[in-house]
Amino acid sequence: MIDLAKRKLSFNSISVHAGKKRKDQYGSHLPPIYQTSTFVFDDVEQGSLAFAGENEAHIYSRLGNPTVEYLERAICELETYGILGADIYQGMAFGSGMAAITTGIISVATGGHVIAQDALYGCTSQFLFEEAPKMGISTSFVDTSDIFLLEMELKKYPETKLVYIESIANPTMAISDIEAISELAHDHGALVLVDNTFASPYHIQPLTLGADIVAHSTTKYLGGHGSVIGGALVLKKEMVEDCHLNTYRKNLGGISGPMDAWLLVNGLKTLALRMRQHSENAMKVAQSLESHHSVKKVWYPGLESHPQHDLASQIMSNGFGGVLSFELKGGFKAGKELMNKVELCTLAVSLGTVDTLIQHPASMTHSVMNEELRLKAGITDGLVRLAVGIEDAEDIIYDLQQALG
Ligand code: LCS
Repeated sequence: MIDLAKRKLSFNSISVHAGKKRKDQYGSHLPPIYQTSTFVFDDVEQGSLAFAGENEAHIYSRLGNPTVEYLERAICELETYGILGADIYQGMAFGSGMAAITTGIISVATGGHVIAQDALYGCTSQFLFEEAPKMGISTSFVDTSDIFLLEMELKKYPETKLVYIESIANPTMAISDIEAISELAHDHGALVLVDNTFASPYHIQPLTLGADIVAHSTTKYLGGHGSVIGGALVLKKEMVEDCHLNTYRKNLGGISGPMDAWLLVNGLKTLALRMRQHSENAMKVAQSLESHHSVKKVWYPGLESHPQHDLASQIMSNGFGGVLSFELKGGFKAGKELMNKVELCTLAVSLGTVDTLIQHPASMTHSVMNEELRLKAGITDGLVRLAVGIEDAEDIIYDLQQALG
């Protein structure tokens, strides 16, 4: 028998077993789905103590639910893999990636300033640009792949509470130096939140690079099958307390439901297996597009032509992820024709599903962004985004080639 306590399991094995705590009372192999809104107290004393936080009894599923907690332990284990003493961290599950992100930003940055990456998922950018100012949060946007620009911005806004980046930017695929950014932000008294949706902890673990908070749209790679909308945060328990995150989540109400949490736990078991295939395929597809005569430019961190390829090689393990974007020489007109002609690839937003999805950021995922900011961040009208699935790479390439004519 292997003494598991002595053996450091691989990320692959951890992803299969993450979240397990103890045997369920009926010995169920998979976690039970506690599909209940409320929980029964033994007596008034137990209920009152539960509300006072003086025992571990469950109260009501907006406050906490055993299936959701299983998921929270699992995501926390994956994001803190390799950190000694990782039990100081906590995972928090939400009903969507946007619920996780907005709850995180509100709890950390209210009354202060946020410096955000210029290229971000459209709704995150829209929230920071349009809604957050009404809540007393101001935001400036910079290209965080240039550390000097960030330093200038931190000097300009000494009241900065949060630096907000995506580990791989949606959809420009820009990579920021999380370690250097964290050091700089901490020197200026700001926290760093990294949305790790595109990379997943299989490729990048921002907390090991000095970031304070990791956010996820678990809708994507963590769920893996496109069957759930969900989100998560992972951060130190101490920070959860200091920022009243449990209270914000309870009162803003964006927690995950138990059924969605259960689907996500099952998805996580194949995370490593799927990511390996997604990234192997994406590399092949990126190379084939780069050498195609109708393609103007491909953005994929695994290509030497990517502006931060060296940095990506340093901070990413096991490959470069499953998403890429490209522009055709014929611009939007040619891109539109391609997106209408693909047969194996599916025209749909989202990513991280087992099948390949293609979409047009300027008119779809990033259409809600301020237009000037969108164009400045490099999200041009001609950009096409491809979330490469786990089909055989040759079949995906064949489909793209036939659609390119
Ligand atoms: N963060 C990133 C990097 C995302 O790509 C998304 C969604 C979110 C957060 C929000 O997560 P949700 O609330 O949808 O779970 N991205 C999408 C995309 O690129 N296409 O459709 C949704």
